[in-house]
Amino acid sequence: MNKLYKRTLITSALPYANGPIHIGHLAGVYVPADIYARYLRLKGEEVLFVGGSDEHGVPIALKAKAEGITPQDVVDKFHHIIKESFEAFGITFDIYSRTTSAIHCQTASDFFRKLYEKGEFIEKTSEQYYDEEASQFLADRYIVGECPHCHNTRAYGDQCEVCGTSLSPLDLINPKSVISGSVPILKETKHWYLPLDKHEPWLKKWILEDHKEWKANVYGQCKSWLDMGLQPRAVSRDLDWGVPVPVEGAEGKVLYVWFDAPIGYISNTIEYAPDDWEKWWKDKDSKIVHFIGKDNIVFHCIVFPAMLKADGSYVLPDNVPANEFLNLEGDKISTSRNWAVWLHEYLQDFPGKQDVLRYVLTANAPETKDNDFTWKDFQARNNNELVAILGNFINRAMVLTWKYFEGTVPPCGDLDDYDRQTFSEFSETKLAVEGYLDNYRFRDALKEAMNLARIGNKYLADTEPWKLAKTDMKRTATILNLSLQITANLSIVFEPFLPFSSEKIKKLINKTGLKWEQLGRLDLLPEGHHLSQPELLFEKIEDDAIETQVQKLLATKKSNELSNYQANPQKENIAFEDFLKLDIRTGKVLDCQKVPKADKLLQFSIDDGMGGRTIVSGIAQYYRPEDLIGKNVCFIANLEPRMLKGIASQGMILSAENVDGKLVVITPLSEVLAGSEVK
Ligand code: B3M
Ligand code: ZN
Repeated sequence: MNKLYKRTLITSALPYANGPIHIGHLAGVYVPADIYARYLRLKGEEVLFVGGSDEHGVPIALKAKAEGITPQDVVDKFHHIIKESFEAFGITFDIYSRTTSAIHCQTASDFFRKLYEKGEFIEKTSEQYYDEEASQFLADRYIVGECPHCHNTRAYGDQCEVCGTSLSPLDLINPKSVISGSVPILKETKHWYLPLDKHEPWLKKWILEDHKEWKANVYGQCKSWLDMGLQPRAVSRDLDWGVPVPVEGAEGKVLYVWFDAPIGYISNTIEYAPDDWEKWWKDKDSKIVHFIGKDNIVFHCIVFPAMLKADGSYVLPDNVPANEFLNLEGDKISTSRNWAVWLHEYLQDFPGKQDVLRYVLTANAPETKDNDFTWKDFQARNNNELVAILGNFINRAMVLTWKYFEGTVPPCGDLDDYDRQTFSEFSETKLAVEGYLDNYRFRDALKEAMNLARIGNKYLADTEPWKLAKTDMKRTATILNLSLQITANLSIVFEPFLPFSSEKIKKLINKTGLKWEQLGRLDLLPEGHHLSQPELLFEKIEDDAIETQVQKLLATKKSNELSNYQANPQKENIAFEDFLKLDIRTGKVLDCQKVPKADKLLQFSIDDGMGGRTIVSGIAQYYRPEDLIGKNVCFIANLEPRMLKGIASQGMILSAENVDGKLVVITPLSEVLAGSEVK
């Protein structure tokens, strides 16, 4: 709860080093984490902000194989690209390291070893596919074969991306190894599991009772996991890329990437502070906050805390302010479809405009729900807010001071009623911004900060010192003095959000060393203090710059459509009679629930106009059950019923498949009776 702590350890999700990073990463994780870190530092608190690249896992190994290079080559390349992007955007990590570092491998290995020795794991042997040519066990993604449901011949060992069904490698017809192309054999293998079921009781209390203040999206996801009941999770894999499992008889096995990655937070702390790292992790006066995206919630709120608890010497996180996702122009950001604004490209196209992106991504942050980034909104926020309000106010205050007082702060006379009214609002800003930042509400905090600039802008517009200067120099001096005090305040309040601009403002007013605690005061710049020459803080972004970006995305979309068509060419023609055999109908979703022990399946209860039926569909990754209840869907009514996880599925719900395999449910444009035929 709102406990008083001595210090704060801020972690941000370790991005996979298998590609560059994009605006979704920044908006979801790194900008909020950086705002928070800067804010606490500005308040003079003891803070450590750790980050790093996540360099293990199957996708990295697969990418290396596909490109004929080593996994180390892959992560070396992207670790540096990612690190540079973070630096360019002013993300102030105290340390940005990587999970292939020697310290990390040692720390993760020791962590496993301790749990192993304490008897915190269970061991299980199961049969898994083994590639005899390559002499290795095959991770699910290393096996392709025919889907038993839709007969797509390129289904993976964990999922068929055509019909969306979640699979186990043993379900595949004619399985083949991705590595050698050979037919794998079944062989026994042993793995270690973290028995989450054993941890369930304390996790329930710790989250559901003691952390009701967590963000609703985080709390809700945890609750639904806990309500479904936790299962033991394997923490090792048969793979040749990762931290070796440090026990005898574990040759060819590595720690599961989601076991080793969060330990990266600890190893980075050790690398940064080898002598007193423990105070950050083991002292109950340390507040640990994990900034992550919503797809990482279960690992940070359930699995990692269970690991820490199993060790017994660590404190647990105080909060996990996970964000939802940022979409781009109405579509999910996707690396494989190149549907993203890449940070290194943005920097080329908009040099020096890091703060504009930081501003837009915070103002429109996906804090409580998924949000959309559009280039039009980016332009509007730059032109109408940064340029027209913040930049304009500061520029007017500067230019007028130079015009009438040769660039020195003029004396402040008595305040009149209007001044007092203006500045009574002003002094409340500090508390308001703090209240929001303390509760991870960065959008609202930014709005408050901007409000300060709005107050300043209105003050100048209402008092019109450029007119007064002809008749009343004393009053003009007071107005400009106060305007410059507001400017100094803006340099403080914007520092966490727009660090580059805040720096520029400080140069303009020729003042360093302002502290957060001074926010709200009107005596920051003494009379007679010299200002620098005025310079514009922001510039308008013209239509053609925006049009270029929009065209770039359109080109991506076109090429995606083309490759979609090439990958799924139109099937052979069928006779009309064959079409008539299909009975497609509409139905209304009466209830929808996750299928226990199946990550990808949802169970629907459908009003089909014929007494109702149950359908199981593999779309759990794309929808929350509650979002589908009440929706009209289309389904194939006369498909032979199939058993899925012990449930008889009577038909198939129709979805369209995006290029990246994401499924979108098809729904009629307007209300129709349940059971209507689709023809
Ligand atoms: N690399 C997943 C991700 O980037 C993962 C996060 C690890 S945090 C310890 O979404
Ligand atoms: Zn299939």
